[in-house]
Amino acid sequence: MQTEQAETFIDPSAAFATSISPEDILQQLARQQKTRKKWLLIQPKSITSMMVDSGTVSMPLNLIMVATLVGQLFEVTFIDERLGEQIPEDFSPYDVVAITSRSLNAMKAYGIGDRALRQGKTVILGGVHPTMLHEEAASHCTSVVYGEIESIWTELATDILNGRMKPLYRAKELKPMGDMHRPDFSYALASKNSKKYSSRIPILATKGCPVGCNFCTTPTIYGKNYRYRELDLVIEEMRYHQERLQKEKINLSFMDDNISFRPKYFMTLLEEMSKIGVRWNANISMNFLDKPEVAELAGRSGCDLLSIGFESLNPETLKSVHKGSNRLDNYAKVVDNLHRNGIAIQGYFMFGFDNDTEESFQLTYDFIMKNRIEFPVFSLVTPFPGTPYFDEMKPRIRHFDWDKYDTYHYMFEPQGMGGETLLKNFVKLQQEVYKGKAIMRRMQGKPLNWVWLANFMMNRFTRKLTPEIYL
Ligand code: B12
Ligand code: SF4
Repeated sequence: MQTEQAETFIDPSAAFATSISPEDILQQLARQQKTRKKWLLIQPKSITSMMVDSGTVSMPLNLIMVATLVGQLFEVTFIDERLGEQIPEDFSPYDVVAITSRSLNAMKAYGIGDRALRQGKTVILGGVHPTMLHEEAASHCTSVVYGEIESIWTELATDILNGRMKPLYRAKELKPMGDMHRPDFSYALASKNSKKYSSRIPILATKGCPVGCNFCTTPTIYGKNYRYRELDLVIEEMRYHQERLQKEKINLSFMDDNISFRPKYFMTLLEEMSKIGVRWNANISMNFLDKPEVAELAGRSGCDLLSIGFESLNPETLKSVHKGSNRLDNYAKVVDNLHRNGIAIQGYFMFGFDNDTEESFQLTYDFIMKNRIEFPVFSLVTPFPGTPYFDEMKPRIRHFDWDKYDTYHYMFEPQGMGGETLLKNFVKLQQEVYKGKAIMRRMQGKPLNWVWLANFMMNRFTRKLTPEIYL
C-alpha cells in the first residue's frame, strides 16, 4: 500500500538535472518534516585486556566525521563508551541508533544493535568490520554502510528522511576528498569525560593505500585508489585548530593509511606545515624514508614521532605478506635518518608468521636494541576478515571469536614452531625490551617527554604478561 508520505518522496539525485545541489534538496526535505529525527551515535568499547581501548584514547575521527554529516540534518547524541560513558538500555528518545565497529568491538556493536532493533529503532552499522562482513552484520541492524559514509550520504540521508531503508549502502564511486566537510570535533569534546582523549588532534590528508599487503583491509575497501585533499584545505584545518586552541604548537596525528605514498604531495605538505609551527605524528611506510632529505624535512615540519610497520626481520616473511615497501637493508638507514632529525620511532613488529622461528625473536631484539627504537609495539599476526590473508588462513584459524581479533591473541599455529614456543618467546621479548635497563639503553639522552612515560607504563604492563593471556 502506498502511503501519503510516499507521494512526497524526494530524490536528491534529481538535483543533478537542476542547479540546486543535492545537499540543498536534503535540507529542504529535512525542513518539511515535523520534527528533526534524533540519532544516537555510538563508539563501543571492546573487552580487550590490552591497552588499546583504555586509559587515554584517541578521538574517534571516523564517528566524528559521521556526526559532522548527520548533524547537518538531524539531532545528534554522541557516546564514546571508551570514556566511561554509559550506553542507555532504553533507546526510546532516539529514532536512529548508529554504531561504528572494528572487529575487536564487533560483538559489542552487534549486542547494542540487537537491543535497539528489539525496541523498533532504525539501526545502522558502519566501520571496517561491518563493511568486510556485511552479510553477518546485516542480522544485527536495519542497514549496513559499506566503507566511508561521505560517498553514500545523499542516498542514506534521503532514505532516512523518507523512512525507507535498504539493507546495504554501498557507493558506486568514491567522492573526492575535497568535497568532504571539515570534521566538527564539538560532538566528541562535549563529553564531560573528554579529558580522557589524547591531546593529539586526528587529521586526514589522504585515504587509501595501493601497496596491497595481504593482511590489511585498506586495499579491500578502497582498492588501488589513493585520494588526497587539496593542501590548502589541510593547512586551513590545522590553522583552525591553532585558533580554536589559541596556540601555535598544537599536536596533530594523521589518520592516513599511508601518508607518504605520493612523495610529491607529501613533501609539499611538509613544506607548508614547516611554515605554521605545528607538531605531528603519523603512520608511514618506509618506501622513501631512506632518503636523508625526507627525514630532514619531516623534522623541520614538526614531526616528533613516526609509526613504522617494520613487521618482521625475516625477508621470506616480508615477501609472503607482499610488503614490498619494506626492504630489510634499508631498516637501519631509515631509523638513523629519523633519529638524526629528532624523530622518535614507534616500531610495529608482528609474530606468528609461518616463517618465524625462535631465532626471529632474537633478531628483533637485537635490531630494536642496536637501533634504539623508542617505542616498540608487538602484535600477533591476525588474519582480519575481508583480507586475502584471512581467506588463505581460514582453515587453520583457531577461532572466529571477534572479541579476540585485537592482534593480541593466538590465531593459528605457525609452521616454524608450536604455539607454546611462540607465546613464551613473545612474552619474553616484550619483557626484555621493556626492562628498566633496556629502556635506559634505548632512551638515554632522548628528550624527556611522553615517550619516556609510555616506556615506563610498558615496563609495568609487560611484567604482568603471561603466555595464557594470549590464548
Ligand atoms: C589511524 C588508525 C589507527 C589509530 C587511531 C584509531 C582511532 N581512534 O580511530 C591507532 C593507531 C590508535 C589505531 C589503533 C588500532 N588499530 Co587501527 N587503523 C587506523 C587506520 C590506518 C585509519 C583509521 C581512520 O581513522 N581512518 C580515517 C576515518 C575517517 O576513516 P574510517 O575509519 O574508514 O571511517 C569511515 C568509514 O569507515 C565510515 N564509518 C565508520 N564508522 C561508521 C559508523 C557509521 C554508523 C557509519 C554510517 C559509517 C561509519 O565512515 C567513516 C568516515 O568516512 C585504519 C585503516 C583503515 N583505513 O581503516 C587502521 C585499522 C582500523 N586499525 C586496525 C587495528 C587492528 C588496530 C588495533 C587493534 C592495532 C593494535 N593492535 O593496537 C588498534 C585498535 C584501536 C581501537 N580501539 O580500535 C585494523 C582493524 C581491522 C579490523 N577488522 O578490525 C585497521 C583496519 C588496519 C588493518 N589492519 O587493516 N588505529
Ligand atoms: S602499507 Fe600499510 S596501509 Fe598499505 S596495504 Fe600495507 S599495511 Fe595496509
